[in-house]
Amino acid sequence: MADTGQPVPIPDQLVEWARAAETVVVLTGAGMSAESGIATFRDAETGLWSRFDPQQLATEDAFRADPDLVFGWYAWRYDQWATTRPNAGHEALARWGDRADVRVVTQNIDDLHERAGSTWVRHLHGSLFTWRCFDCGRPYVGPIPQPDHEAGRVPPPRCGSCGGPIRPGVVWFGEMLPTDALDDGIQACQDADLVLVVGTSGIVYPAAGLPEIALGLGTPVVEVNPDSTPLTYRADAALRGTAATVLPALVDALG
Ligand code: BJW
Ligand code: ZN
Repeated sequence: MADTGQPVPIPDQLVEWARAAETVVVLTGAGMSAESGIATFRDAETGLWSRFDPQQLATEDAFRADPDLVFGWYAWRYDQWATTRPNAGHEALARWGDRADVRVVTQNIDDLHERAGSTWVRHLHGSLFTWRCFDCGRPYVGPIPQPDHEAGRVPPPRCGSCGGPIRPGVVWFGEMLPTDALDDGIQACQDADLVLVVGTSGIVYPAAGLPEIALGLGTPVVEVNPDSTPLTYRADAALRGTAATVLPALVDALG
């Protein structure tokens, strides 16, 4: 959704909740970074996975079957993302952190929340900025060789310890989420006075289950997304707009 320059109406009830909330939890997905130029996963026109089958790329089996293709894909994204910037939505959440305890629990593997200045950020699906050995798990800090195009194959660097192939520090389908991040995310949803769910299709578990914790406790849950999701009709409010338009308007409305 393009920024029309029009003010985004924020419901009075939401402003009231937001002003009163001491602990605000923001659950973010790929849509949070869309306006920084990072394609979402499932959006039909721009999603990375409209060009690739995710099951062929984001699993351990895929890496075993074709490590050069999977490594090349992540290396390309790594290089592309190094030059992206936080958008007005990331910046608004960081600003909100000056007046409330704002905890960001993200499925995103970029670092745009941190770069915008948010200080409490947990990554449920890992990070594209850490790499490790596929075989022995030892961290890798060397150069990341680049493909010459998006689907270019690149042989992964080898582990200095066991010779295994290097993989990105992200969570693939069928892998466990980092326990600390998931536990912190669950605790944050239990502690929250207000939960915002921004830019996620809400279909990948266990992340998609976090809003349920807040709903079960009667904590207000507000969705920010240009489209509807399985959460939309269960949320206390759903703001049909983008992260970079709705979040600054909401934070401005706090006064
Ligand atoms: C905007 C916008 C703008 C656009 N502003 N909004 C059946 C039931 C329950 C669970 C399972 C099941 N079958 C299998 C599972 C488990 C599986 C799962 O959930 N599968 C489902 C698909 C059914 N989960 C797992 O495997 C997880 N592990 C696990 O459960 O371990 C235990 C276990 C082990 C073994 C067996 C079974 C269980 C791990 C999940 C890991 C997900 N990893 C990925 C890849 C990360 C690396 C990478 O980036 O390549 O994480 S998949 C991908 O999806 C990525 C994302 O973080 C994740 C979520 O996507 P997200 O963020 O919601 O993006 P989109 O594109 O889907 O949506 C964008 C949204 O933004 C849309 O709504 C737009 O409208 C909106 N939008 N522009 C605001 N400007
Ligand atoms: Zn190794």
